[in-house]
Amino acid sequence: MTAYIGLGSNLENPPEQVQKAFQALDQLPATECVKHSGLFLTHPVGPQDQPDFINAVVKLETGLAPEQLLDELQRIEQTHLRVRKAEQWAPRTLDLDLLLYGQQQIATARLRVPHPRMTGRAFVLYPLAEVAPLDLRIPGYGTLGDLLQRVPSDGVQRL
Ligand code: A4P
Ligand code: MG
Repeated sequence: MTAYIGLGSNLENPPEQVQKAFQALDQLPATECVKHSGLFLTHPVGPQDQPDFINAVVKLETGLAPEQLLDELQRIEQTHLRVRKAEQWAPRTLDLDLLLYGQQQIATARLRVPHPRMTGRAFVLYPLAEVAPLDLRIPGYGTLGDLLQRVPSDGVQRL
């Protein structure tokens, strides 16, 4: 199955976090990284009192089921890339979102696909457009090309 993963980091050397995540994704069982986007420097969406993000998207071919893939994404986030501070959990250095899994629509307690917040977010759509065709269907939302026309590229800079 073709799956698309969104990567985001804004702590602890974000470009390196994202490069390492590309490798970790390529090493998942029954999975191959077909293509990854370039790195994008993006202004934070939501709370503004935080550093800019590095965002990217990876296209995978995987034999893992959606929930297995989510388990693996969370394992990569937790065991490799979360930094533990003495007093508390530090903010996450890496966020891995399962954006799309083939043309499936999934709504379980722990997994919603397509990722519900991807459709209005330039920091997801512009990197996605580097690894997927504009006629890619986002089930329930139209094509990637349609969504891109509605979302300005402000605050998103290709490095
Ligand atoms: N979950 C459900 N569906 C999915 C899915 N498709 N992929 C559940 C991944 N996880 C999914 O995720 C919380 C729970 O969502 C998981 O336990 C999983 O079961 P999380 O990654 O622990 O929490 P989070 O990332 O803090 O929350 P969320 O809602 O993913 O955050 P957002 O909405 O993604 O916002 N600005 C820029 N420029 N770039 C960014 O990358 N990211 C955020 C995070 C805000 N602003 C940003 C960026
Ligand atoms: Mg997340």
